[in-house]
Amino acid sequence: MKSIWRNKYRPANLLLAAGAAFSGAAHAVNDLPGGPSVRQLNLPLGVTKIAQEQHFLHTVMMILCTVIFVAVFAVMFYSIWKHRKSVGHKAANFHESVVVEVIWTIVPFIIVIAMALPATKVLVAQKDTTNADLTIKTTGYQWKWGYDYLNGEGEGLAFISTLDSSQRAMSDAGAKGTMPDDYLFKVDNPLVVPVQKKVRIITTANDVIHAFAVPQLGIKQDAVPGFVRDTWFRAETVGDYYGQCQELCGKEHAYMPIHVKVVSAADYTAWVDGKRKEAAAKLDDPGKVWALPDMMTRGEKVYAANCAACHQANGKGAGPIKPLDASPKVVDADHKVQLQVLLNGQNNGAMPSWKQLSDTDLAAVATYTKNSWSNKTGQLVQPAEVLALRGK
Ligand code: HEC
Ligand SMILES: [Cu+2]
Repeated sequence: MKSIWRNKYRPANLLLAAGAAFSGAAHAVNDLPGGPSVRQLNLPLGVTKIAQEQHFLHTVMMILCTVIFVAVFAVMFYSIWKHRKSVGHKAANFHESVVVEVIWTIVPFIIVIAMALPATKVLVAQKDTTNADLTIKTTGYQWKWGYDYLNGEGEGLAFISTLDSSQRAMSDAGAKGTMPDDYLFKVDNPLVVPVQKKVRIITTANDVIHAFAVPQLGIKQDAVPGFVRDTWFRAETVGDYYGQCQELCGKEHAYMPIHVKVVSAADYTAWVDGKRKEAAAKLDDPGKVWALPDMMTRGEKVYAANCAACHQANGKGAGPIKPLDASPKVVDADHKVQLQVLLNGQNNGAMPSWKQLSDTDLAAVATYTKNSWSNKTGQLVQPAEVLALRGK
């Protein structure tokens, strides 16, 4: 045992192991079009004019800074070396050189102006959210995004976008083996927008501060509870672009990706039509009376998408997250006991409120938890019971 331990940590073996990890032989990863590339260091070039201008500014400033850095340090080291004491140099002794002072004031001033002018131009353009073709509100939730189409084609559409649950499970399992290229970027409902149209994004949040950022579109805007902020983009090319929440917002911060799907005008119209039909079909009548097996099927999906991240697929919870398996509140014959928790949250939001889910979804997930794992209550919760409790 001991010798294996030593062997494993011998420097040469460590190097070998590191080499294997970086060689990519075991884990083939590919660039994700519209997302990060393998070993990408620089900013992406971007698919909006603003993003490209940001990229240009970044490059120019980097070059400028490098030139100044090299020049200043070259003069400094040259002076130190050339005028060293050992070759007999004597320090010059002078006070106040007007010429030098004027130069070291004017030159940096010109440099700063030369940098500020183009940067301000882009900054102002970035903030100009007027005359948008489409306005979409994005709401940050712990830990998902809500999209509401407020204005323009698609007005009225609203949906929640959550990380694909199978990818979440891969992460829990330690991300072993070959991962999909869109690992931790795949969502159930991407944000779909038309190409070549000015899209205004309004950001806000429901719980804590999040940030909506998509590098390829050159946008990044904080989403602050109780406030609205906005930004905009006009994508020049059709494609899939990815981003992530960029404000640390809690333990699942890394699991609330953004997927923006830019499509042609015709495809966008078709998508809006389809989404409208889907929404109409989903708009369940809260008065509908459901049968237990249908409720269970639906509840299982609602649970996987919204609850399993905290309470685990096996309902056992973890640490401060109470188990639902054998929870007295879940199995209580009075359905209100659990529904109140789902509608209002519990323990100051440690268990969040789920009132944004539909009556049917809430009834389904309540039914599911009441009849899963060791909970075999046979109880069936109907949407009308949820509706009756709302606002109470
Ligand atoms: C962000 C993590 C999180 C998510 C997501 C979450 N819960 Fe909870 N839940 C908690 C925590 C934490 C508690 C314990 C609160 C407390 O300390 O009283 C809790 C408690 C509960 C309770 C009360 C249990 C008891 O015995 O007191 C129920 C019921 C419940 N959750 C159901 C759900 C359902 C159904 C979903 C999905 C719609 C869900 N939770 C999603 C964190 C979460
Ligand atoms: Cu966040």
